[in-house]
Amino acid sequence: MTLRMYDLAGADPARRFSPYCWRVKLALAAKGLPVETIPWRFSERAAIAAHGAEKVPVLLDGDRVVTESLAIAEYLEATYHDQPSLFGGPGGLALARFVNAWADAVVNAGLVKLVVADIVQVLHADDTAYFRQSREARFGMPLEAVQADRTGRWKPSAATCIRCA
Ligand SMILES: N[C@@H](CCC(=O)N[C@@H](CS)C(=O)NCC(=O)O)C(=O)O
Repeated sequence: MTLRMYDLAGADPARRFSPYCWRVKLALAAKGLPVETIPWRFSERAAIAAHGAEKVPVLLDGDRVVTESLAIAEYLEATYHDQPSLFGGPGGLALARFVNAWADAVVNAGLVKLVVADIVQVLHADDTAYFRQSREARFGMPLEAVQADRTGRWKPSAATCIRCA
């Protein structure tokens, strides 16, 4: 049975830019499992709503529907246990859950503020109004203002960059 996955795409269907979908593709690659990705846009809500989902990634494995990137990784680990392990046991799983929570709260939360207005430029025209409206409501300001001072924010300090030491 071919694994299939809804994967966020821009105007160019080859531009897949969701870090959450990247996680699942990395997990599938690590397990050596082929996947057929289905390019999905924000305006195509009905396609994933039909599977009971509101966000991507959505993994389809026969009749099974799995959502949430970490839950998908855990599903793959439990279901395809003959393939290489993603976590290497309970300790690795606990570490993965910690890193996942940290990446959501720190990495992605910081990263999105550096690129959110740029994302608009690569979206399909059907997606731009929704994306702008929903993200401006989230940040409480225009997207250009969110990333306005980004060059002053991304520089690593000497303390965090070992190559500068
Ligand atoms: N916690 C979820 C987050 C998934 C998520 O936020 N997906 C975004 C794309 S990167 C999405 O589908 N958003 C739909 C929307 O904003 O309407 C996971 O780890 O899978």
